[in-house]
Parts: sequence; structure tokens; C-alpha cells
Amino acid sequence: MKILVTGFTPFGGEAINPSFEAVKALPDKIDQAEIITLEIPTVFHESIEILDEAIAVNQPDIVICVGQAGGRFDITIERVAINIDDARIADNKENHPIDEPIFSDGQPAYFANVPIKAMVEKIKGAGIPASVSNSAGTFVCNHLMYGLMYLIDKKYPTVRGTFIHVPFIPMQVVDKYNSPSMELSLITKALSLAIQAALENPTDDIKAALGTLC
Ligand code: PCA
Repeated sequence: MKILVTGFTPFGGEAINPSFEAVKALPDKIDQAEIITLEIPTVFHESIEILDEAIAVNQPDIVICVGQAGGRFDITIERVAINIDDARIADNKENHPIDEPIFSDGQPAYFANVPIKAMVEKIKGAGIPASVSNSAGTFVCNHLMYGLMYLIDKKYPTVRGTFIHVPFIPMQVVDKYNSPSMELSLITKALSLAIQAALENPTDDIKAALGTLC
């Protein structure tokens, strides 16, 4: 069993990206599964090309992409990615797409095909706040999750995957008033637990009332 876990480069004026900081601290093995880590540029399209190449080379069974969601207080497991790029800020190569489809031959949306609720419950069980998220936004994180699920649909039908958003770490919010953060070691632990949950629930997700009201 091989698991590819990716994090992003810093963006939006931040000096670090907690997603890759947490990913690179993962152990080499989790429950006998080999963990392969990769840093991906926060750049539209290039991010998907690099992911595609890494899947082709490493042939992972599971792919978990991780990104920073500054402002969220908990670990969020993404349920769905949508076929739209709508950037509020430019990416790291000055691309600034507005209302552009990611793939013209893709579905309007793709759902994660790993047990997202089992992941949430496993993380919460260790005392770390987590929830299911029903939007990965419309910037590079949604873009990469959409790209991952599109590639699974078109090219890698046996692969399973999703996207996990993580909060800022404390050093990033020193000068941000009222902004939530989570200790890096807890974020890494949460990622390990999410991976364990995926390994423990290879086919179906658990039935748990983890939906949201508006
Ligand atoms: N977060 C951004 C892109 C890269 C990252 O870590 C996002 O949520 O879209």
C-alpha cells in the first residue's frame, strides 16, 4: 500500500505553508503503508501537472492533498471539488483566473472517494477538532482537488483520494487579530489519523450525522 500526501508552497504573503510543514513531518510508514510526500506549487494547472506526474511515477493507492485554510479553526476533510477557478488573489505565478472551468471535459463536480466521515471521527476521537467541509473554495486547493478527482475518473480508476484543509499554525497569526490557529504537531497527528481511517475503511464510509445546516 502506498499513500501520496502533498502540501503546498507558501502563498498570499505567508512565509510558510502549514500544509507542507505538516506533511513533511509525517512518518515514512503508517500501519504498514508507505508514505510518499511531495510539495506542490500554489499555481493553477502546474499543480495538477505535477500531481499527475507523481501519481504516474509512484502508483499510489491513496492520494491525500493538503492545503492551508487560513481562518478555519479545525481540520476540514473536503467532500467535493467543483469545476471552476475563481481567484480572489493571484497565484504564485500571477495567474488570476475568474470564472474559468478547470477541465472543459470534466464533470461539474467530483466527490472525494475516501471515507471522509471516518476520517473526521478518527481525528475528533484523538481530541483534535475536525469536520466535513462541503467547499474547498475556488482557488488552487479546489483546483488541485478537482484535478485529482478528474485524473482518478479519467486515468487512475483504482486510486482513492481527497483534500484536507488545515488551519494556520500559531506563528502565522501573531499579528493577525482574532485569527484561529492549530499547533503544527497536532496538524501532523490529524493527517496520520486521517490516513489510518482511510486504511481501516477501504470500501464504505461510516454512517454519521456530520452534515451542516445553513
Ligand atoms: N491553500 C490555498 C491554495 C494553497 C493552499 O495551501 C487554497 O485554499 O486554495
